[in-house]
Amino acid sequence: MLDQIADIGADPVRGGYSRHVFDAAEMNLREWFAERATRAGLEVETDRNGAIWAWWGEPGPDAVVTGSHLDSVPGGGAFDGPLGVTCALEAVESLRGKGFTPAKPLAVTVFPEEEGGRFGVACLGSRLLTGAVDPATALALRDRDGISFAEAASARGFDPDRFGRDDRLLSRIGRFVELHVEQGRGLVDMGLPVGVASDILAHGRWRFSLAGQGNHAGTTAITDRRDPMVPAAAAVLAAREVAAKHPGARATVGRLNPVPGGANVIASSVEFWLDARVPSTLDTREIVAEIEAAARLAAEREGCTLNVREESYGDRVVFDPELRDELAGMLGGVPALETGAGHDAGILGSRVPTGMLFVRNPSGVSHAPEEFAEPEDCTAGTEALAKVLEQLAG
Ligand code: HGY
Ligand code: MN
Ligand code: MN
Repeated sequence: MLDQIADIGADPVRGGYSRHVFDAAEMNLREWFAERATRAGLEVETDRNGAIWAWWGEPGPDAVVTGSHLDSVPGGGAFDGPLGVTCALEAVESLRGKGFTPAKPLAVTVFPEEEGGRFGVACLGSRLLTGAVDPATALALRDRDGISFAEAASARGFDPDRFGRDDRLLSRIGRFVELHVEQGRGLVDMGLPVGVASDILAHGRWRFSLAGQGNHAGTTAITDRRDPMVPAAAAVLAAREVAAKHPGARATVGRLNPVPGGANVIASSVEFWLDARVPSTLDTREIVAEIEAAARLAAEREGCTLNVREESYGDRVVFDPELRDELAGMLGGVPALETGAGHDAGILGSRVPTGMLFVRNPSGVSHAPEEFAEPEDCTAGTEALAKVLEQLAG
């Protein structure tokens, strides 16, 4: 199945895949999924927030739900998201093939904009579904071209007025289990193909906007400059230094946009995003405040202004311990791993018991083309998921 979608959204410039909510590639993937799920005998519908649900059995309460996402980060790998979706479809096909009939409704779901690759806020679909983000805030988010989430959704035939918390749908989910490629080397070090998730680090994203004075790179004396790139650089270094001081903390600037962006132009403004994640012993906002203080000091020295806005924040997620142990037990006592990556299962965990299965990634790399899972480990993941679905829905 991954081979079938290998050409969709391949990014010739960045490498890897760029599949973003409501773009041509993502719409193509939605079609592919609907076709594959229908072929597997599932009833496909799209919910108010643009997530796809493929039902085995009448939609109803206490459903066992599995799935993941099909969007990617810019230039992302082939497995982050699609592995969970394809393993889910494969698991359903194999259960059907061996004559299993679920006693509870079972669904395979695809959540939109899990990465926040287009509109900046991760897990936007599951945040909308659970009410973790206010629909007005979500609909006003803009992509790099200034297109709002509302405009992008309308252009694809979704009704922005219907976006928002969906208690009826939530009340149907009994348990949610997401399979995902591991985004580190935990399973490699343990020599195991599959594990379960224990918890997710607290995670937030902050938008830093610096303004100075655009000017000529050749004629403006160094002493006359108000160059917002200088405090931006200070913030990048502060992010590294502050995170390094606090064991387990991570702080990253991976997206930075100088305006106007000319090689011979001092930028008039710079906008960048700080992604910060910390273990339970630390306070994410305190760490961000330290980085912000360094940026502010550098901005003042350069005669620039700084505005900081929190775009998203989520506390540490501890997956339902009962379900975690149940999943580990079904798979012969596999270990539980902590992760620094966010997932829709983490967002849904605030409303329903959720759990995750991880599949070994020999490269340990993720959010980059080198992300990988061996075919036999993908098969092991599918078999593990099929076993879980059979027991939970049987
Ligand atoms: O972890 C992330 O940045 C995303 O939610 N996968
Ligand atoms: Mn993912
Ligand atoms: Mn990801």
